[in-house]
Amino acid sequence: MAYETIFAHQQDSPVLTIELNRPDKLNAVTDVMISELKEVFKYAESDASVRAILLTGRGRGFCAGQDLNIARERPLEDGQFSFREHLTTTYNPLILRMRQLPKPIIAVVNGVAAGAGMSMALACDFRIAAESASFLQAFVRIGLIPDSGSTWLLQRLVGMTRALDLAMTGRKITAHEALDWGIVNQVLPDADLIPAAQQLAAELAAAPTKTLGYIKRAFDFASTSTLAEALDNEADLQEIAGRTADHQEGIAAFLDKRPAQFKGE
Ligand code: LHQ
Repeated sequence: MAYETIFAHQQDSPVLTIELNRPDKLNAVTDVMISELKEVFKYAESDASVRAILLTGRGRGFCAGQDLNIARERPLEDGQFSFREHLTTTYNPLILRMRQLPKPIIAVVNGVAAGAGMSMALACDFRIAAESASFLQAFVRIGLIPDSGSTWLLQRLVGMTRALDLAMTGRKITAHEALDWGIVNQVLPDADLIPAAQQLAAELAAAPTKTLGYIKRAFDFASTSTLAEALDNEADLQEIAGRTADHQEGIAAFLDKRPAQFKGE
């Protein structure tokens, strides 16, 4: 898979690795990068060989958010640049695609995750961070509000008190603070990050993939529903999960007292 701003590889494995590849700019996001991410996530969704996805950054950063050179290239005075149009055509569909992708996405946060770079990490299902990683809602530092899903995603992860603290101060927190606050699942010594991420991805890729997709869907649905609606949605999705080959395999393996061999079907 040849791209300009990302590097994507799978190599006969069920794990697709996506690396943001603008290391000199801490992987700051350009329109091309967003298009390429949308394309690679579309591939990840449609290709049955992909059963887990790793998202990381090359170099010392994870992602520094929007490439701010765009602000110089597109002065507001000329009336050509619309923040609304930019967001609704770039980040918003990307974040929705990530949340709606019925397979697990792991953010492997190797360094700083700022602005929309932090939003992208929040849109993943797991976040594992290197000890040297850090997180900041950088938006306010340049007079903007959190976007690309941060108002929704961050609040759900840490609650309103902490979300407003990060959003209004724009302060940088360490990987360990992010762990204390429940923003990340795990913090690892830098050298252990990639092997640990690959191990987690391999475990998830051996899980009943379709069911992981239904789990993701059920939790996102429940986060904005009533209990009654969540119960009803669980019943609908269980109806589907209960008819997968992997459910049959899970039952057979339990009764045979052997490890299950899920195929993602
Ligand atoms: C960068 C960037 C960057 C370009 C580092 N752009 N070059 C949506 C809709 C529309 C418009 C606006 O935005 C959005 C969503 C957003 O994401 S808004 C938030 C945008 N991001 C930021 O405001 C973060 C800006 N970056 C920083 O504050 C710092 O770079 C952080 C705290 C991330 C890292 O600091 P350091 O570790 O000290 O690194 P550095 O600042 O020295 O950066 C290294 C290089 O990367 C440097 O380039 P240079 O050529 O001088 O070596 C930076 O200019 C470049 N870089 N972020 N967002």
